[in-house]
Amino acid sequence: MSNDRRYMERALALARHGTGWTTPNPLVGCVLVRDGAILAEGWHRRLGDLHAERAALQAVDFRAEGATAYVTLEPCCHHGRQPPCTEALLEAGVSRVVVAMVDPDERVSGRGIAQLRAAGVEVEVGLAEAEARRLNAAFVSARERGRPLVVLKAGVTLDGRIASADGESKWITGPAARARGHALRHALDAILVGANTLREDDPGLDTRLPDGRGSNAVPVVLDSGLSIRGDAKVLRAGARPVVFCATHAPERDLPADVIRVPHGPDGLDLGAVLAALQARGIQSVLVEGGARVHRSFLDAGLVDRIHLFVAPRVLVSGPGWVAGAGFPLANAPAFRLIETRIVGDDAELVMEA
Ligand code: AOF
Ligand code: ZN
Repeated sequence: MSNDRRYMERALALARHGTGWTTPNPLVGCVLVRDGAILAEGWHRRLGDLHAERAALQAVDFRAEGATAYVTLEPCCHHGRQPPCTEALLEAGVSRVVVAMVDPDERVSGRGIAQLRAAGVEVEVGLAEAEARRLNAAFVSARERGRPLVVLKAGVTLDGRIASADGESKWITGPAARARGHALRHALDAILVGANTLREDDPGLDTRLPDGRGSNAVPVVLDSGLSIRGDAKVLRAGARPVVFCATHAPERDLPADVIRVPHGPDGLDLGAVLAALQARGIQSVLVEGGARVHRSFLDAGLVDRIHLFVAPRVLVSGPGWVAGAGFPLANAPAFRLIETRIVGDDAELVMEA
């Protein structure tokens, strides 16, 4: 592996420390290197805090003559919550900048790179670009496609079931997999379930990390008939929920933001649901069931990533994690496996569209 690559991977690892705390801003890491040694490191810790570049430069009193900066995202050149990073890099005397990806934010998008080059800095773009885009898939989705990233999560048996025939579903996967599930809730902006899941499991949909911290994802409920129980846990557990119902659903007074969207033959218009979430600044949605909701997102071609937690046990009967009529093999939705790991007694499979 080249040194450039190693330093960029280090910058990516640093960026990940900010997971869950920077939204709607990106995860960014920065490593400053001179004479073959790391001078300083930094990352964007939390929304509103120093950008990664300044976080690293701060450690060397903003002086880094002749250094190379490895940054996971193009340095910004605009005045936002923070001043432009391009200025800080130039004032510090950095002579080379290696950037993993161009910033899709329209206030930057290539102008940061152009500004550095115009000032005589050598800039390379695209090292570890795929990893960087994956790291900020939500930030990128919201800006490039104008809709939030959709991540589907399910805990299933070896034969793909989410509950036994008598409806028991609580303990399919073990505590380590459930902890990973909470880490996903922390990492993403919203968590979405259908009304059936709400009725059957009454989940709170709040985030509980082992250290008691964790940023709560906005709970989102798909409930065509607006039939949610007034005492549902989700209405009180964490952040104020958003409940989507059909245009003609009855009026209800709920401690939630009720949004009406068109209802087609296959349920609520998911494009309209995602558009409304995007309009609220939500860049990523974790879809946590049930099987009919999973099916709707699959049918609409709106599943970007899947985290499937597989428990090594067999139930034989009981509902699967996707409902509805079977697909012919030739038309079956297929995904690309990008990660597998053992989580406690279970396996986690991560797939991308
Ligand atoms: C970050 N952290 O480390 C970098 C960012 O207007 P602001 O100050 O909130 O900045 C947001 C934009 O700055 C963001 O959309 C991205 O384009 C750019 N880079 N942002 O929050 C960072 N490097
Ligand atoms: Zn910046």
